[in-house]
Formats: sequence, structure tokens, C-alpha cells
Amino acid sequence: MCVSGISSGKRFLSFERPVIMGILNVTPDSFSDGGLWRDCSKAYDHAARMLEEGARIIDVGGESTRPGASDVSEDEEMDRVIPVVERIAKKLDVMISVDTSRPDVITKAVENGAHIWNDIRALRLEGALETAARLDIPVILMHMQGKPRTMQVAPHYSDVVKEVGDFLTARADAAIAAGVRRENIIVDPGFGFGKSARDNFRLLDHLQDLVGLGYPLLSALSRKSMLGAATGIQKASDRVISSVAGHLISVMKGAVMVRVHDVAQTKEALDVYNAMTDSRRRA
Ligand code: YH5
Repeated sequence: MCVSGISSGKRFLSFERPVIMGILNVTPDSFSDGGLWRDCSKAYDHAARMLEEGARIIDVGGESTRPGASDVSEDEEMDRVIPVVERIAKKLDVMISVDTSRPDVITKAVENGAHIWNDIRALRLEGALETAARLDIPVILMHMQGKPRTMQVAPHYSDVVKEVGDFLTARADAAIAAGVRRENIIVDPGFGFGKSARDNFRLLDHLQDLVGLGYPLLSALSRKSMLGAATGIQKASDRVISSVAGHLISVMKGAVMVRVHDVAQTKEALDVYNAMTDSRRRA
């Protein structure tokens, strides 16, 4: 199946070239960038910078999903996310996704200008399927084994690629049954969510099988510990080159979106990929 892009409101995003989604953490305890962007104007400035560097989507997230992180109340998540979404939507020409599992948070975010629902729980919270159908916006369905707090305790699979593929198909089927349009579904293997380093690299190696499910695929391994396992680099913010490598591999296996901290460096690598694929089209 060939999906040309996604639409939300008046916006269209083409998948003819790989799309960079820039990560905007609005958590006070985000461990990868120290939660530097909690303050609304700092967050806005970072979004503007990622847009300049080549991001086509800004992913705003107010829930820390780091293993062992404390739960964030819905009010707290709203307070973190909504002002930032509103400001970006008013001022920047960019699509906005919101990294949330809560139907009321995405509803409010969409009222304030958000375009895409990025749900690490793949619409499994109560009311989520119905809300996705009602909002009629693109939704990212991610695989996770277990729950954020405990998912890295003892991840286990007999065939990780098959299990992740079956899960994503089942969630896409559930979404469609609830009234979500097929064109609005994006899938994501969920690197690092209840997976050992070996599981993660097996998924990366077989990413084309998941692309074969027939939905656009997002790869999100930016700065994650699987890269530390491969390189020995302990500090997450030092995993820039390994992140770029992992995302480039993903795109070469058919991913159409990459979720990254380091937009400029990712753009530089994808420019090379794009020059190569463009050479197939033009003389
Ligand atoms: C994802 O995979 N992940 S939040 C651990 C790290 C670095 C980064 C240092 N939201 C995903 O970004 N949404 C998050 O190690 C996501 N897919 C989608 N769709 C975790 C994160 C991170 C975790």
C-alpha cells in the first residue's frame, strides 16, 4: 500500500520525503534534555528553532514516560501542554502532535490548534478510541509491553517482530472498528518501551516487515538506551550520531517519519538520502 501523506484540518503533510518530528518535552523531569523547555516561552523558542532546522512536526509531551517516573495528573499535564500548543499554533507554520494518552488532553489540544495524536498507549485508555474517531485527526499507535513504570523490569518475547506487528494490527483494527479512518493511522514499534537492547535491534533489522503492515511507520529511537548499549555512550545527550544512524537505517527500511531531539543533524543525513531518491525521479 502506498500512502502519500496525512491531512489534519487544513494541513497536508506529504510522505514523499521522510518527515522529521522534533521532540518538545514540557516535563520538569525530562532526563534527556533536563526539562529545559518547561517554561512556555523557552519551549516556543525551541519549537521555532526545530522548525528552522527542518522539523515538519513538533511533538509536545507533558507526561514523563521514563521508567519509574511519577504519574502526572491530568490537570498538571494540561497546564504543561496546552499553553505551549496554543502559542506554537498561533505563531508557527508547522504541524503539532501531542504525546498524550488522555482523551481530554488531546481534545483540548486540538481545540487549541494541535493536529496529530501521538499515543504511546495506542488508544487503550477509556474513551480514547471514540475520541480519536470524533476528532478525525491522524493518530500514532505505538507498541509497548507492560506499563511505563515497570516495562523495563523483564521484557520478554518469543518473536518480538511478530508480536509487535500483531499488536499494531490489532490496535489499528480496533481503531477502524471504532470509526477511525484508515488514512489517519500511523504505527510505531515503540523502541525502548518494554524491550531489551536485542529486542530493539531485532525490530530495527526487520522494520520493513512492520512497514509491510500497510500503515505509515514512525521510528523513534532518538538518544535511547539501545544506542548506549550499541556504542557504550552513557550520556543520552551524547548519542546524537548514533541517533542519526538509527533513523537513517529506519528510513532506508521504509519509515516515513522520525521523532528526534537533534533536528539539524537528522536533516543533514536525510538530505543525502533525499538527493539519492530524487536522482531516481529527475534526470
Ligand atoms: C516513541 O518511541 N517515546 S517519550 C528514553 C530515552 C530518550 C528518549 C535516554 N514518546 C516515543 O523520547 N512517542 C516517547 O533515553 C514517543 N514513539 C512515540 N510515538 C520517551 C523518549 C525517550 C526515552
